[in-house]
Amino acid sequence: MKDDCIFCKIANHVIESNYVYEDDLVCAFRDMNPQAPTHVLVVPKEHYANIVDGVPGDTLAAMAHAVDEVAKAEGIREDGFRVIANTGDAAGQTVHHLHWHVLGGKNLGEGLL
Ligand code: DGP
Repeated sequence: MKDDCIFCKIANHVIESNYVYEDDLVCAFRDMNPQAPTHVLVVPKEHYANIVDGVPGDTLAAMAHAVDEVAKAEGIREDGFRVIANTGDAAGQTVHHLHWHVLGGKNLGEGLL
C-alpha cells in the first residue's frame, strides 16, 4: 500500500467508501463525481499507477470479473455499459492508482465519452 494514495486507502478500508463489490484482489466503489446513473470505479488493492505498470494477470482477471459483478448488481449488463481506463496525463488521469470507470444506466451514445 502506498501511504499517500487515496485509492490505496479506499481499497484497503483505511478510508471507507460506497462499495459495490469486493474480493481478495479488487474492490469497486461509486465515483464521487458521477458522470452517469451508474459510475463505479474498479481498483486493485495493490498499488499500480496505471494499466501499463506491470499489473499481474490474475489482478487484471479479477478486475474484469469485478466489472461483470458490478454490471449485474447495477442492472446494466443486458443494456450495455462503458469501461474506461484513463492512462497518464494526456488522458486526464488524475488519480495515479489503476482504476477502471464503469459507466451505464443511460444511453451513452456512440461518442467516446
Ligand atoms: P481519472 O483519474 O481521471 O480517471 O478519474 C478519477 C476519478 O476518481 C474521478 O472521476 C473522481 C474519482 N475520485 C477521486 N477521488 C475520489 C475519492 O476520494 N472517492 C471517490 N469515491 N471517488 C474519487
